Amino acid sequence: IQGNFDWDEYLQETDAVAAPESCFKQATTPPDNDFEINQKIEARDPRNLTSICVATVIGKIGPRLRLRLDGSDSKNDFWRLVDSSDLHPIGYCEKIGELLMPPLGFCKNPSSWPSFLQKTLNGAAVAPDHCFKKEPPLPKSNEFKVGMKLEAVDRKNPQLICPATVGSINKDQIHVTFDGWRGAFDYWTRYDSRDIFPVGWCAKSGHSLQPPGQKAGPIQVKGKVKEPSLSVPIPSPGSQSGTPRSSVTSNPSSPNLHPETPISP
Ligand code: MLY
Repeated sequence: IQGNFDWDEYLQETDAVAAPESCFKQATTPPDNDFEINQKIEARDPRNLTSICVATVIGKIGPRLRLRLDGSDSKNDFWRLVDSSDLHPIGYCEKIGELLMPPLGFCKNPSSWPSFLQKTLNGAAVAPDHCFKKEPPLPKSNEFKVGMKLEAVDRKNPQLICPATVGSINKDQIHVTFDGWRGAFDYWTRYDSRDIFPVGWCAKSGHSLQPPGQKAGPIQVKGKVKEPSLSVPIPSPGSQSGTPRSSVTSNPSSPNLHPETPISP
């Protein structure tokens, strides 16, 4: 739901700059999504990166696919861009002399895998080669700066892309903080992650963009505090996470305070 959210207005309001497109490992023109629901592909298992498995296209939004590994449950769906190097047409493994593997947590007896695989592929719709787009080139270094705005996948609700700010930088990693939300959704990621996009990417690619969570808390503008438009209580520091916060925060927190942060990438 793009709603009334307008990046130009918002960047002015927050006195912020958009991270330049050259910072991102994303195609300048978002790729077309030529996949269809129910088509089968081969995909790297996100929970077991050495395995390539059969996957089914369960959903699509803009250039992204919602995928489910065949023989896995419905609780481990994941999203990939159509130009992800994790995706291949059916037949890829055979061509490179590797075996299609059961997904981590294969729901059946392991000995039934060969017959399961045969049945799952028999008569299945397979995605044609032209659906798979070439992965974009990698920027050579981390060019992000603290305070730059971007669009980022909410990894806890990975169907969502939201306005975000670079909160800190540590070598090849950036801290993605979600505008208008407390820290619960924030994460560290490499600068060349496929989960971060330049401002305007959603609009260009036909993906929905969430508005910032501005329901509570003052909006900080250049050190000054602008009154929130709705009068709702401002949560006290340390109150439960997952609630909206002010849209601009300076976050000088050391990466080492975050247990999930790699100390050296
Ligand atoms: N159901 C969740 C959704 C939160 C989404 C936060 N993102 C946009 C950063 C909730 O309301 O907590």
